This record gives sequence, structure tokens and C-alpha cells, in this order.
Amino acid sequence: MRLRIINPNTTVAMTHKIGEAARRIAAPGTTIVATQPADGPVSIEGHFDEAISAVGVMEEVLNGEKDATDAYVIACFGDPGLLAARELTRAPVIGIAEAAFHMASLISTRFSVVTTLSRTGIIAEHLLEQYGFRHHCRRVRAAEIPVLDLEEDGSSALARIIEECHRARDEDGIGAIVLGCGGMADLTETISREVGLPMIEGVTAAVKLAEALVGLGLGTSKHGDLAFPRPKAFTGRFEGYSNLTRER
Ligand code: 5HY
Repeated sequence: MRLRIINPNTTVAMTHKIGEAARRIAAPGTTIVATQPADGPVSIEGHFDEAISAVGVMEEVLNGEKDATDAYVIACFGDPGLLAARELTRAPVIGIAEAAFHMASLISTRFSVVTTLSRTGIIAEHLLEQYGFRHHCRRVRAAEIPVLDLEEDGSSALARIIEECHRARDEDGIGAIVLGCGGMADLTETISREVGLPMIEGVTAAVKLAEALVGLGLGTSKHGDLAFPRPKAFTGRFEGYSNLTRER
């Protein structure tokens, strides 16, 4: 199967890291195509960044539809544009937050999330509510690190994430921790060893869920709200979407 992993921010180094983490656990026969939009924020650290990055996610799904893609992963912990992206394809589209919440709930009755900035923590809170995992999650914690510190060698990012994970383990009464950023895709083993709790990271969780859905022959339902968009005129910079007839 051909799996397109979309990093919604435009930082190539992070896209590369996300692609490598996915390839390490992908099944034989799964081809990973890791991409990011041409236009958008270098990191996503709030609602505005998220809204702009969602358009880039749509572009990448439309590109993927011309590239024999069997499934998509949206590799930002806010799952930007997830439902809109599902409208554009019959293939499964999985957000890394949703994937991580599902996996965590399968191995623990209670988990906590450790993300980058407290201001993006609210986005994770909203997704927990939306996906129905509110009662599974004890706390959404933040290591208070800018997203791109994860790309900086020698930054204190890893140490601060480990500190926050220790606090979560000692204070939250949990059985597992969800790492809340695509840029943490390569940190699960290191942190799990340090903290002694199962760590769930969304990119690798989403790859396995995508493989399972494709293996079951399941794709995005086209009945109801995830049907292809109704063709209509778009104006200005979005004119190219006019009469986007996705029906096949
Ligand atoms: C992410 N931002 O996964 C989110 C993390 C966050 O650029 N990739 C980003 O802090 O919400």
C-alpha cells in the first residue's frame, strides 16, 4: 500500500524525521510518501497557524489523489483539516491525535498528553472532547517548548519533555502517556526508557491504523457528511477549486 504522510507545517527537517519514524515501523509492502505543503507556517502553535495549514493539507490530499495513494496521515497533533480532507478522498485519512488517543485507550484506562505549548494544549482538549476520549485522559500537559526547538540539536526540548512526563507519571494516576507533537515522532523509545511508562506517539500509531483499515478494505464513507464536496464556484485565490468534481 502507498501511504501519504502529510506534515501540515512547512519545515522539511520535521517532514523528513516524520517519514523516517514511519518507515521504521511500516509493514513490508507499505510505501511511505512524506510530504508537506508548499505554502504555510513553519510550525503550528495556535488556531491561526492551524487554520492556514489546513488549506495546505487539502492541497496535499489532492496531490495524493493523483499519486495512487491508499491512505493518508495528517501528522500534526491538532489534526488540522481532518474532516475536510476526508471529503476529498475514498481513502482512509487519519489524524495523529485521533490515532494516539485510540491506541492509548487500548492499553491503559487513563492516560495523559504531553505536548509542546500550553496554548496549543486547548486544541488537544477540544479534540479529546470531539473524539469522545475526554474521560480517558487525565491531563493535557505542556513542556513549554516552541515546536521548532525539537529540530534544534542541543536544545533543552527533550529534557523538558522528560521532566513533564515524570510529573505526569507521578501525579496523574495514569498507565500511559501520549506525546503531543508530530515532531516527537522519534522520541518514544528514549522517553519510555527514562520514564518507565508506555509512550504513544501519533505518527507511528496512525501508520498502523492506516495499514489495518486498508487491510480490511475500509475507506472513508461517501454516505453523508464525508461525501465529496458539492461542485460550486470558488473565487479569488481559490478559483482553482471551482467545480471540484471528485465523483469517480
Ligand atoms: C505538531 N505543531 O504536531 C503541532 C504540535 C503542537 O507544527 N506540529 C506542529 O504543538 O500542537
